[in-house]
Amino acid sequence: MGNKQTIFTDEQLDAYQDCTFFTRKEILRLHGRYHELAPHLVPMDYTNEPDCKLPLALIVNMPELKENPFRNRIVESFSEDGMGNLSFNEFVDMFSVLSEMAPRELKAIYAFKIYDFNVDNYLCKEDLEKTLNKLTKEELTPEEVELVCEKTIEEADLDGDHKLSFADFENMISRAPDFLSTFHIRI
Ligand SMILES: [Ca+2]
Ligand SMILES: [Ca+2]
Repeated sequence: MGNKQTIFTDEQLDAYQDCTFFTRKEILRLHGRYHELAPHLVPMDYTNEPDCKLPLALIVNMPELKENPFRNRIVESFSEDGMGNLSFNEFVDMFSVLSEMAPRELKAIYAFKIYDFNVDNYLCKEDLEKTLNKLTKEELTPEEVELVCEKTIEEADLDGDHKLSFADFENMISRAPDFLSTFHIRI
């Protein structure tokens, strides 16, 4: 192993270690995973911080995300361009938040964002219905979904405006932790 190629500088690896829940070794492994998604696009040498992004379609096909009903929304919410293209840094951030090491509060922030389909910073009944349909793989009847969502809002809505703010949402997931279960992904 004499001629080991430099992928990151020590400073870069230190920075990743400080800003994520990953070790240096895991960062290198993540780079390998990112690289193998598009070997012709992703350089091995990242010491010059190449301007490289991979499209959503490649990322959501990774085995870790493929079965996740929220895969597109997860990738989109970590994509700065909003189109779902991810740079390596965004790719690392995403798996860091999804990792088992990430605190519940951090996952909750992203879960709220992902469940807020119409992006108005509240979860209304329609947002929750879409969420529940995805979580239950459409196994409930529309009437059942409506009932569960109404009840969920009724129980979690602390200020009585019939929609869930982030504070209400935190209240909700303390009662229904299943709403965070799709946000634990080991890579
Ligand atoms: Ca909303
Ligand atoms: Ca409310």
